[in-house]
Amino acid sequence: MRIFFFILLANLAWGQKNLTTCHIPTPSKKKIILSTQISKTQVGNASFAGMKQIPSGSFLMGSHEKGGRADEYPLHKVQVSAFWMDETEVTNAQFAEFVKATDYITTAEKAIDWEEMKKQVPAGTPKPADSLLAPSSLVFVPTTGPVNLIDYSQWWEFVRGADWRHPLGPNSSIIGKENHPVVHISWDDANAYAKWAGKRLPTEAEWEWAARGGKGQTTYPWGNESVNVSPFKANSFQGNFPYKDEALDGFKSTTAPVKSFSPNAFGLYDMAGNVWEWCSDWYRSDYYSKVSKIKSINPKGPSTSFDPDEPTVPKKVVRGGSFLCNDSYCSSYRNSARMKTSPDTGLSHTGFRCVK
Ligand SMILES: [Ca+2]
Repeated sequence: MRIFFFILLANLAWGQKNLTTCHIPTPSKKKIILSTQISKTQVGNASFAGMKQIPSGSFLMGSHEKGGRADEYPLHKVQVSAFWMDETEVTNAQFAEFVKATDYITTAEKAIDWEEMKKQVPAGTPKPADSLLAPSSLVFVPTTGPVNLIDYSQWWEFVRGADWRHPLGPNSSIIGKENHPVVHISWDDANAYAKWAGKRLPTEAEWEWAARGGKGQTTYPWGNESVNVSPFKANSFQGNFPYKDEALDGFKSTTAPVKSFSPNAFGLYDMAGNVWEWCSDWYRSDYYSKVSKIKSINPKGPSTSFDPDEPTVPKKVVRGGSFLCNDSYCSSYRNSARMKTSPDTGLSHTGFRCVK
């Protein structure tokens, strides 16, 4: 039994069966933290190359329309200072430079630490076989037909040997995909890269302000036109999730090279779709309600995490949706859509970009 199903069954044992969208948690992957701390001497010189200056401003953060998920409400006023943001998601080529310079080992390339993992599963859960704790990461595998969308184990597989160099497993590679966003990146990996590059991960407020591109209350980074109307504006999933991706946007259930679609008004590419992007904030489902009465200035999110779907697992915020988002299932290419993932978890649809 793969470790993924092991954890999924543990979740179900907790009674966490109310899983309705790709907002659902994915199993966390506690790893041994090895000697991959980035020393000060390895930190790269900060550069504004490939970045766009995002102006300061105030906006209403959250969903202004019906149909958002509960954690997108209420709307609340936020002010952010000007900052710089990568115009694209961090690519395989860029991440390779980081690894070459630092010998960094990503979370997916390390064995799972059972001592850490067992803190997140029911007491008394037996230790899985060592083979199941080997380096691995979560890979999307389409189903052969319609499935119950509550059960995400049907399209996510823990694949041994899957990592940023091998997005689909040991027999895959990133040759020819140098300009694609890097994937299988945990929050820890993204944070390490950002420090090396002299940058940081965006706050959730910065991310949403940047995605909106100064357009105010629109649904998507480009405005309000449906994501499914040609010409396509993002790499998402057309058809019947999770088994029939019609790929009308040209990319079938995989990443697209960065800059494959038009940028938003701030000059930022792929703020919707392609890969999920890590933010610096902890996730709390009730965070917006706690700050709705005040005007938040450069908010950095809550000090602690709480996800009612998995109360024992701290989560960081991810934003923007991915190539798997579809109106029938996820629709997280919306500006206000939020998701949460354990910081030690990488997936085949999760990457990041940096700010400074
Ligand atoms: Ca697509």
